[in-house]
Amino acid sequence: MASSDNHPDFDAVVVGAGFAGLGMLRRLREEHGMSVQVYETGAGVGGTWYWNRYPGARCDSESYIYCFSFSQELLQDWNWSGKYPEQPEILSYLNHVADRFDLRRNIQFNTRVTSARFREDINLWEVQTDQNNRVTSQFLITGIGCISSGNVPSIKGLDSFEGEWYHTGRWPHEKVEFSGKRVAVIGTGSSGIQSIPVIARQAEHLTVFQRTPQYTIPARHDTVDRKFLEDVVKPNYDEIFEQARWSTGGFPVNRDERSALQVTAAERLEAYEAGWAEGGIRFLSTSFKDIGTDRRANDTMAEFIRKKIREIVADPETTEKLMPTDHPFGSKRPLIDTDYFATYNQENVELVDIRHSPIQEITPDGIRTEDQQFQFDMIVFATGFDAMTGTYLRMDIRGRNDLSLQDKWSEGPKTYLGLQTAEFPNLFMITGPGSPSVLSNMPVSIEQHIDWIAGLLQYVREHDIKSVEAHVDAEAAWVSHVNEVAEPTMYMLADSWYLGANIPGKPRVFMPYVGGVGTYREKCNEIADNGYEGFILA
Ligand code: NA7
Repeated sequence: MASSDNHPDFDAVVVGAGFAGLGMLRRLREEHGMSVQVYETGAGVGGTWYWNRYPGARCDSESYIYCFSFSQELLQDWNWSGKYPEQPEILSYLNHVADRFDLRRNIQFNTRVTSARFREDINLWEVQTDQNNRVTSQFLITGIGCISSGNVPSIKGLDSFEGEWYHTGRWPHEKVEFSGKRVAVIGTGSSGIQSIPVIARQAEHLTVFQRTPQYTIPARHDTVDRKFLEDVVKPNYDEIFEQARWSTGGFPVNRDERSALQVTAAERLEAYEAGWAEGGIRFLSTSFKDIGTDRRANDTMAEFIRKKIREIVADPETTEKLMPTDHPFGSKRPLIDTDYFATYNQENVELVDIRHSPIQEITPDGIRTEDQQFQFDMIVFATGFDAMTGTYLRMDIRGRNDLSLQDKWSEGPKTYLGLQTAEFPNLFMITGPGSPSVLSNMPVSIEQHIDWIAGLLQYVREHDIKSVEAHVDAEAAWVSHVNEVAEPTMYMLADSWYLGANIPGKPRVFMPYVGGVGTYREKCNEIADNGYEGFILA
């Protein structure tokens, strides 16, 4: 039942109970005394980490920095076991946070928000769920994740397939058995390259269907370095997070300020070999300053990786198929792996290049490409997500004058700072399109948005403001700025999900903000210090 006057049921409705939703709930309830209702589709907390249970699923950020920083006690008490956190461990962490801060009592699980409408007559959001909730709130805050709407490509015949099929982003909770089975994996993004080596160790036969060859760096995954954690990280957590907050990617690392083209070939090779040996995202975030902006500099790194692929993979034909030559390194989401290329040396693993021989249809017993019929017991779709906007547009969100977000964003997402979109008062997006989000270590970006939104809501209360809305001119200027900074980068030279290129018909717009986490934070702070410049506070 919705309130009939302008007394809302809740101060804020938060959508989603992943990192963003949990953090926002705690902040508003505990530090601002607000009433908050969270709705979550899953049966438990975790968001991305609730759904992505596929074999090998883990985060590419190192565990010690992939967490909340708001509580020193939490930072000190929690002990990660892996260098990179694996999905079950991240899920345990988020469950621990939910319990420790008693968050569950404000979360309604198994509930999808189907629509949200801004009621101009009462200045409130009216939120509707698939469980027949209809509630009002002053603020609507989305913590719905950037890569949460799975993309199962519409391939003719999928309905007729008689085996099992799964999408990595909606992996079953029950154990999936690969042994003795002929398995197909379609897609070689993060989810594919993480799951392929694990599935290959169990399946009777694995066939990988690759559309775009990838650059990937060894993760060098291991158990956590206890000494590093106890001696270096835990006593210095404040400084570590502070460095991450002002960095480019939300990691406490410094980039090499040299150009790849200004050092000698021997120095360059030495740097790349050291990065390869150390492994992980650091390879990208600490490498030469112009890898992301200068094609010639980028080529030096791309060629280094191609050479590594040639060294690792035994079969020349497979090596050729795996060669990434059609896009610069780092222009698609950088990948880190464990034994990905070496997996193709296994007898039971086969690679099919679907650029040259596209999938024609799925048949009751397998997959038919232009050249061949394959038989499978199982198909795994590691085909990614309708990223950054998909989950927003699946809800029917309506602002002033019944304007739908679908219409507002028909040419691509338009936001001010990735936090608000004009005509949708009091709607805030945590890591929305137009913010660094997916180009950064997510918890750092999520906490920055939580802090900023909470600060604004506090200001609103103190100044008896009823609504906050991005000014359309400020929004237009921000959208231009987001495009402008992306334009000279390598990101524009690949068909990536950052650009919406993986979804047929999706507008080709670069969605995240490449300006860097620190620069972005500075801009957000300046805007707040200037009385929330660019926002209409009514
Ligand atoms: P990604 O990174 O979007 O990867 C999806 C993969 O699936 C990629 O190799 C795609 O090829 C391929 N794909 C997508 N659609 C098709 C169709 N229709 N046919 C064949 N192949 C297809 O998703 P992930 O789940 O791996 O990772 C998502 C993010 O999660 C990741 O970036 C991290 O941030 C964590 P393409 O490259 O588009 O040619």
